[in-house]
Amino acid sequence: MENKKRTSFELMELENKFGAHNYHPLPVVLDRGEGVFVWDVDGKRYFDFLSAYSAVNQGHCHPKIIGALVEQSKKLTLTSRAFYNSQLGVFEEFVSQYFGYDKVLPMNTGAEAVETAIKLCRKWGYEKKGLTDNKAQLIVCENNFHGRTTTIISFSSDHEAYNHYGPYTPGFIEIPYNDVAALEKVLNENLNIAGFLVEPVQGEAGALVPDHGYLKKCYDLCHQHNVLFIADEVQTGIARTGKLLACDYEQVHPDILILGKAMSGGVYPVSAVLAANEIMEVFHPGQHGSTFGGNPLAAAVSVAALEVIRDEKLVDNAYKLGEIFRSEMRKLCESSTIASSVRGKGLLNALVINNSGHKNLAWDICLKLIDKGLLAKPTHTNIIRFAPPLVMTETQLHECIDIIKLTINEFEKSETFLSLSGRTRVE
Ligand code: IF1
Repeated sequence: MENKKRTSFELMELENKFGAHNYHPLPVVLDRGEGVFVWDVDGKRYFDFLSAYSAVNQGHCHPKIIGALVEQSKKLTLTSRAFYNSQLGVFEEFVSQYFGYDKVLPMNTGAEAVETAIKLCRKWGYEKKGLTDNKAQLIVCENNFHGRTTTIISFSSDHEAYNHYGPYTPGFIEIPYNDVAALEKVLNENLNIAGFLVEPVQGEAGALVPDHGYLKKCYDLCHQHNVLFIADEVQTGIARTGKLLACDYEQVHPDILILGKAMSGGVYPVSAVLAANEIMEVFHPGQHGSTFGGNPLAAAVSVAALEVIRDEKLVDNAYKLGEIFRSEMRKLCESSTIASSVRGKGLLNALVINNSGHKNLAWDICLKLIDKGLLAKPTHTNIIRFAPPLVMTETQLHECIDIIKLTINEFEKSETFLSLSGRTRVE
């Protein structure tokens, strides 16, 4: 088909016909993004309340980040690590100092950074802690999401994520999230533990925030047992939760820090693993790497993206707007039979939907939100994630809160919904 303007339907058909069906996208075809907004191919504007799962914290196509991308892409994009390049050292110095670590190892995707952290932790276990070779164990949490490689899904508790992908990588012990006693028990009963890998807020599980003090207690327990505390801040990091890192809420400094997504403001795949010298030094030349990891284009883009976080004070904005959002959603939940509860930190939030009698209610609500110009996506059938770019203004946030409230209220009053779900009208 010649390159004429295709309709949404035609473009969805192309993806359906020629693309693997490993996603079930909401029926909207996005064509342009700027700040908190995206536009579909028909020119309809939406507030983006997913931010590409917290990769677009700085807003879509941020001019400073795009400027860095364009400038660097005219000079040098990829050299491999066979040589030094003029951007990587600058990136490594900025990132190490910005997050308070001695060293950083640049990768591309979040999963690659998680895999890197697992390898680093195991190697540290053997070479520094003296664990028996091939016996290292990492403790992970149920309902985790750390990526989709075969090793990472080996410790997933989500059937859809691991089913029929065996044989699985051994060496992982799953414990309940937000359960300090469970961690203590495993640490007391096993001598070959190298690390504890945890999301400070479980994103995919639906912005599950652990009890205050959980991270610090786990951190202290790990250090009592000479076990590395590894924080996966791919989704929670880089200002998303109202602190630069979600671990900052408890003054926990992870032994290994994993970053991704907003490292580049959604402009380029950039991820990283950060650690102190005495941990990172177990990696020697030729023992780990990646073709694109640390390329000059990624480095230039990431420095610009992190400077935006710093210079536009997006940590404070995320904190302030998050408080407003949850306060307003709590009011909605008090008067709604549909919206049950809201949870989250900063601008990583989720609304729990009472979908009794209407299994796909969260999905249907998201379809209605699309009609009203707001993009959000359900997770785990009855939870709607709300995570706008951190550059949102208070005025825009209130406009979006009104859209969410109006949409929920319309469901409360619609006859079809009430009869379908066997509910009575809430006056
Ligand atoms: C998909 C979920 C979110 C992550 C954490 C590592 C990674 C992710 C805490 C891996 C990635 C993405 C993956 C994306 C959807 C999205 C997601 F729904 F899958 F679980 F955000 F919650 N650690 N999360 O959240 O990073 O390799 O993707 O760069 O797979 O559909 P990645």
